[in-house]
Amino acid sequence: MDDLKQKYLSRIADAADEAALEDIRLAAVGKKGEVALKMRELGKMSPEERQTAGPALNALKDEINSALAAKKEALMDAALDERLRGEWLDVTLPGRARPMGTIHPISQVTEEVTAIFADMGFSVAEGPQIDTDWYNFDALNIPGHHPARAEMDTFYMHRAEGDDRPPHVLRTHTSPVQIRHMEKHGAPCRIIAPGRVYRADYDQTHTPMFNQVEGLAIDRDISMANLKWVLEEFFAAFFEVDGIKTRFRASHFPFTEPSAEVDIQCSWVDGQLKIGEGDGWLEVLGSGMVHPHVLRSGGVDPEQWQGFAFGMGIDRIAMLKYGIPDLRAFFDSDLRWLRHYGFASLDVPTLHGGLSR
Ligand code: 2NL
Repeated sequence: MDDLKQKYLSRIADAADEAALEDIRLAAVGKKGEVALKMRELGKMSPEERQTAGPALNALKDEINSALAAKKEALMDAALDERLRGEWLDVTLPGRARPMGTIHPISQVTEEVTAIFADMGFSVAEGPQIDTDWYNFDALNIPGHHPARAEMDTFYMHRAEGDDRPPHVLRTHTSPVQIRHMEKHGAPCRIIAPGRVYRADYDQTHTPMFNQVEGLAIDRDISMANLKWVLEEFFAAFFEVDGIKTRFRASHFPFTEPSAEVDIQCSWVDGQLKIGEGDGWLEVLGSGMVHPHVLRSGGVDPEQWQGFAFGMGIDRIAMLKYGIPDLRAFFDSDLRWLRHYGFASLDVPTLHGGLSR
């Protein structure tokens, strides 16, 4: 019995894996294993012999079983250790350098503009890019025969055969968004409406799709003075020059009365454009007091309320701020251009963090 014990305990100790251990188990304490065979011999023994051999065999069986269990545990631990060694990962390693996308200058500038106006209490309004000609023209005091409809080189959408309703248009400005906002929320209001607009025009300085931001502030006693302050605050923050001068020139838009085109101060030194210094002027924006007809279109009573509005090209101010020479490159999807003029994706513009680090 001692031989049996020594044989199996040493085999168990040497077992390389769980399969080997199972073979040993069957050979030792399985139904047809050596210990079972020995137990069968008990029947042929004398009662005295059986008295000592029986408990000894049971003890042997127990001892082998617990050695098997302990070895099985040890093998499983070893297997786990092996796996952990194989799958080990250093989470402190720096990330791999890989090609990363950038934020398009139009998106960046839209965020910058939004941050600046948000700081002055303006929220962002959005609306459809395809709209009815009522929202795009009539509501803005641009009647059917008005030359502005032709001037704006509108893209008209086709109606189905036999459908005589006026066609939808691709919005030529974001003003329809502001009309919808007035209808829904009434006065007072302070919003900007940034977004894509469309005009059938393509040359050095025009693309058929471009980006615009309009602003609208309505209250009981809003005036051109408020407009001037808001715009000067905006230009100072956007171009990062304190005390930038503006010049308001009388103009005409159907949707505002009076109307003004706004220039910002600039200089040309050695062919270099500098904004916010010198005695040159650069036109950047159209603005005015909202025409009473337009307020009424939005369901706002012009006897009770008045407001200012403005519109400017995002693409244009992006070019001025970041020295981008060619408008059309904005929409070419040229990866080299995008990497050069793009912005780091986690560098979100905020007033406290710096707009354009
Ligand atoms: C320009 C001129 C302008 C507006 C846009 C506006 C909107 C409403 C009512 C009144 Cl809802 N006006 N927008 C006003 C003046 C000028 O844009 O040259 N944009 C690039």
